[in-house]
Amino acid sequence: MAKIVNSWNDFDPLKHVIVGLADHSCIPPEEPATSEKVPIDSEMRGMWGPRPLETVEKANAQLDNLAKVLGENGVTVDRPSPLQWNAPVITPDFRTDSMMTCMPPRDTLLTIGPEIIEAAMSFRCRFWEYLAFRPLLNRYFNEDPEFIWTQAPRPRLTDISYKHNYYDERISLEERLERTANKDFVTTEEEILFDAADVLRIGKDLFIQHGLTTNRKAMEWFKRRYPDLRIHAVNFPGDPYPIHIDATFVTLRPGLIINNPQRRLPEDQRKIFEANDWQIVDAAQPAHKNPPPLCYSSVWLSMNCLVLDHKTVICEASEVNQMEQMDKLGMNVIPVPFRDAYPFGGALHCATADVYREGGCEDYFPNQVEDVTRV
Ligand code: DAV
Repeated sequence: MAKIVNSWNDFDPLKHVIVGLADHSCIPPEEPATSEKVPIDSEMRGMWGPRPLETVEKANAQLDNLAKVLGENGVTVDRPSPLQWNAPVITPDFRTDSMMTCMPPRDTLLTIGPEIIEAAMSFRCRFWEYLAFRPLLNRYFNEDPEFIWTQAPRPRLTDISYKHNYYDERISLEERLERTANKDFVTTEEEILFDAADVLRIGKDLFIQHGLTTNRKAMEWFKRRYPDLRIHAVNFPGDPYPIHIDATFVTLRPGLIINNPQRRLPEDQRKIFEANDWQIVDAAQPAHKNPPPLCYSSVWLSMNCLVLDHKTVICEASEVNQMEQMDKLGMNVIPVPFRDAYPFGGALHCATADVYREGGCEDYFPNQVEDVTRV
């Protein structure tokens, strides 16, 4: 039997990864976790149902090409088994009329060392998304005697898990930013809720973004579940829609982080990085003024890169500013076209879930100063 699953961070040499698929992807109907979040002038307002086939095919072509490039760089690639996402989700607690996609495995699956956790996601439309990865996880379980397969406590997602009328189109951008600064998000603390993509793994330390998709109760769960790891709660007040940490705060190698300049980590949360000689630099400006059509994410997908090892990174091929910055920071860049895949769930980091990276659980933050982020 072989060792298949091992990954403690986003920068050690990548050997095995899951790359998502766009097949059957849908735009889900509004629900308490998302309603009114789509900007009032967006073409996605009020629209839901299967995404146009032509866009699915284009996205899959770019996902397949990413898989090919990874293969050429010595990385084993697995693919999920998409469901027919155009079907309702019905539980004793709620009903919603469609699911979404399995293009971004990073949202659903969190790898911590020999373990993969199926996340406790807050969107009702994503309730069954982990099923697309079950054939892979089952195979890892059969073949790797050390693989630990975990499902976080399943949320019920009843109405009390959300603040109602949180998304109100009359609320101005300033008010949204004020809410983010006050850590006032759409989810309540009724139950444990998190997306895997809100968790930044740096060896013994997990930095978890408190935002629209992850609550404080999730951090408490991580703290109890992983007593040997240190859990940090971070938040980025400049982001009006804080969803996922991977277009905000991205590690390139030990000691180096790029941070979205519109969403800087507040001073009082930086101590732990400063005390351990980690450098946080502003990420380059995105090359595009707008995201592509029917895309949920912001232009900051520009910094959502996939690090292959301490010297090599895959960037989106049109993100010229980000690629130039990577070069200046001493990284070799592999450009891969990926904008056709963005609308389905994000960029290169979103579309990939770690299975195996060489290396173990290092302590990158031995100087544990008095730290406001520590949960
Ligand atoms: O900036 O829209 C996208 C993150 C996707 N995982 C943003 C965040």
